[in-house]
Amino acid sequence: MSGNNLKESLTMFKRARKVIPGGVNSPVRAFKSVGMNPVYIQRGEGSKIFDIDGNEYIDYVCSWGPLILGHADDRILKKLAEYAQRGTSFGANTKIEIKLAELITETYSSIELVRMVNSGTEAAMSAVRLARGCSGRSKIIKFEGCYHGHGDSFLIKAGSGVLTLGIPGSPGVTEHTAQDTLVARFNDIESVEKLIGSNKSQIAAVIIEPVMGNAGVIPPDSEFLKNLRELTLTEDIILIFDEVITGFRVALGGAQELYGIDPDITCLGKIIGGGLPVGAFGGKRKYMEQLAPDGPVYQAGTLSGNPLAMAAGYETLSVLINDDVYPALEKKSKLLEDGLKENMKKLHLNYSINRVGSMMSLFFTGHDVHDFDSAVTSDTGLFSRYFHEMLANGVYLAPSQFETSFISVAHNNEDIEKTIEANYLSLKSLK
Ligand code: KE4
Repeated sequence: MSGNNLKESLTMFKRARKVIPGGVNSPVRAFKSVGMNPVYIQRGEGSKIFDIDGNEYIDYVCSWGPLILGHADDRILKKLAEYAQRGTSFGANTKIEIKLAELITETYSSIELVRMVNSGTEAAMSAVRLARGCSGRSKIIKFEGCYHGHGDSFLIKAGSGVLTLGIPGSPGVTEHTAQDTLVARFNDIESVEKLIGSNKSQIAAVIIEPVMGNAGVIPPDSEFLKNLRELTLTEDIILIFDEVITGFRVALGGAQELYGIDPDITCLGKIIGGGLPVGAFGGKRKYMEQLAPDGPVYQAGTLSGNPLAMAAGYETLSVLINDDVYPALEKKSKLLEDGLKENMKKLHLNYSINRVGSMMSLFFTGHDVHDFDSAVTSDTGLFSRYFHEMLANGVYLAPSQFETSFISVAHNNEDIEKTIEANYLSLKSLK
């Protein structure tokens, strides 16, 4: 049990369970896999969050990725206040949605047209429907441990909460739907070739997190993404990069910039909404123009392009572009990684750390983590104890071994040093 006083949070959780399934609006927030009741957050400020019992934490969840500038960034709040004055939603076109779309298409050369939606799930679902509509094919290939939101087609061997809670798939996903989703192994191009070989001309798309973030962080092997792009081009299969996490995270131009890949369709989310509900999918004009109203593939949304989300997203991306935040983010993230590795050396521990830019995971396994099978060798019981210790030491991590820690622009050197110290004390207490 975490050493913190969490009395108010417990009261709230009991109350929540009376009216919300599991007391949460998203399963990973339930803290189930770390065997404790969830914390309720009062407010956030920069790199910190404060719970309703008055505990302060250095936050590495960052709302699961969106808050690359940190909590309650003045520039975002100011922009939101300015837009909120005019009204919150019109269900009609606004200028700000064009401005955000222009920023995205200027930054991602693979994205010629982009459609806004309200979540990463919607982005991925819509991208797959578009690929199926354009190709006339039904099957898709995903990768074990990758998570593309809770759309039916994706809840097969998925990561994030599905993996964390050990849900074998999900009741409610029909046999027919499941049989259209083929599952390959990340970093194993032969597994993709095999599926394509046995499903000739039936595969509409391959969808992948180019850097896995939902089994913990798993980077692609050097040639994997290049080989995947070549294979999908040869087989005339649409390649969908799910960059909901990696977009504007691992580089301004996301993983496709970092690894030099030109996907056909890209899913975005999280950071592009600056903490407000958002998703987007975009790509080659020949596909995107098949979307209604110009094309036959239907997709829609009441709050798609919501002006508040567009304003927060536009402001966030403008800061990322104008302040060129990535070199400093890389430096800070490396400082943290090196500090954790130094601690493990001192404590004669050999757990694995994977990091790509400002997304990082500490796996409680002695194996190198390069795919799903190696990720799940992690000792989730040990992670759970570590989670409690870190929380008691004032560091708020994702309540799952199979999630990602995010460093933000707001994390300063003092935060990093404190986190390294908390990590040392926590690891030591596990010995
Ligand atoms: P949302 O529908 O949750 O906005 O996005 C789904 C999604 C799609 N693609 C990737 C690569 C994602 O990581 C996600 C969502 N990420 C999880 C955390 N790893 C969301 C947290 C939650 O489910 O509460």
